[in-house]
Amino acid sequence: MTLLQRCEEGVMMLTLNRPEALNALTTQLLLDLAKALEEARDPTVRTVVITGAGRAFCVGQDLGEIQGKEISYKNHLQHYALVVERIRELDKPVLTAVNGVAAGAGLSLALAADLRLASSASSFTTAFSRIALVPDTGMSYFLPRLVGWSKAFDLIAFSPRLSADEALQLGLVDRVFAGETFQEEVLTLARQLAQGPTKALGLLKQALNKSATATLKEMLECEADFQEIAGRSRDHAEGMRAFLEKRTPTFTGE
Ligand code: LHQ
Repeated sequence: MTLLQRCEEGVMMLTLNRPEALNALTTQLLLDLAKALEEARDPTVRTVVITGAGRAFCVGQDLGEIQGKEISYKNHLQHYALVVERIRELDKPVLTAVNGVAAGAGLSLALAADLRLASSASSFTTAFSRIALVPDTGMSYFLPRLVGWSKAFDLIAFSPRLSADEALQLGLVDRVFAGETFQEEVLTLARQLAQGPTKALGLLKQALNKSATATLKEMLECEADFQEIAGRSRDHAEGMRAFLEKRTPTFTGE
């Protein structure tokens, strides 16, 4: 099985499972990932975590799979695009738990998520220019938005290998945890999100997606529309009650 999938307490954990190949992406793995992200639409799932088995997070395309084959890269990238689109369109948080090295489209996958949690054992490299390719799988979209235009050029053109702390400083990842406690810390955060106001979090995600290309006026309208929806949710009513009763709210995601 190229992908391990389990769901507990509202957290769907997806583990890229080709540790012997540093979780390099094959067509099968991409199809499995796209299918799992489709299944994550089930309302019992309230947060998704993508991580890697073994010492790597993901080193991008399995270069052995395509070497010497007459494949169209353009067509092949449709499998990658589907995964990125499903991550962005899923109306609940998707975290990447970067346990080890992330390279090429493996890094792109991490960038497409809502939050990047990194182990102190992780490292990051764009990799594409080293094999004379351009960034793909959304890297040219997400990277400049996260680190700025010229830093994105720098990271892509020179492809340095960054440590977790360097990645944190650049804003490439959001939190770094010590390797020994990494899994536990990831689960704690994922559970916290899974117990959150899922409907509002999904709308927040849609708003951020839209903000990438919208004007202020469009965003003000979008916020008003989304607030109308969030304002009618059960979780909002519960949140208001809990605030006034000075207790912690119990959100159901509805
Ligand atoms: C690998 C790979 C790998 C196969 C390490 N494949 N074996 C999509 C479709 C169409 C066109 C192309 O673009 C794409 C998207 C992409 O993702 S293209 C970019 C693909 N990825 C890369 O170019 C990364 C290549 N790998 C590396 O730069 C290094 O291996 C990193 C920095 C990831 C890790 O370095 P180390 O920790 O020093 O490990 P290593 O280099 O010793 O690798 C361990 C083994 O894994 C080694 O095999 P071996 O038989 O010697 O143990 C590598 O050949 C193999 N490996 N990445 N993507």
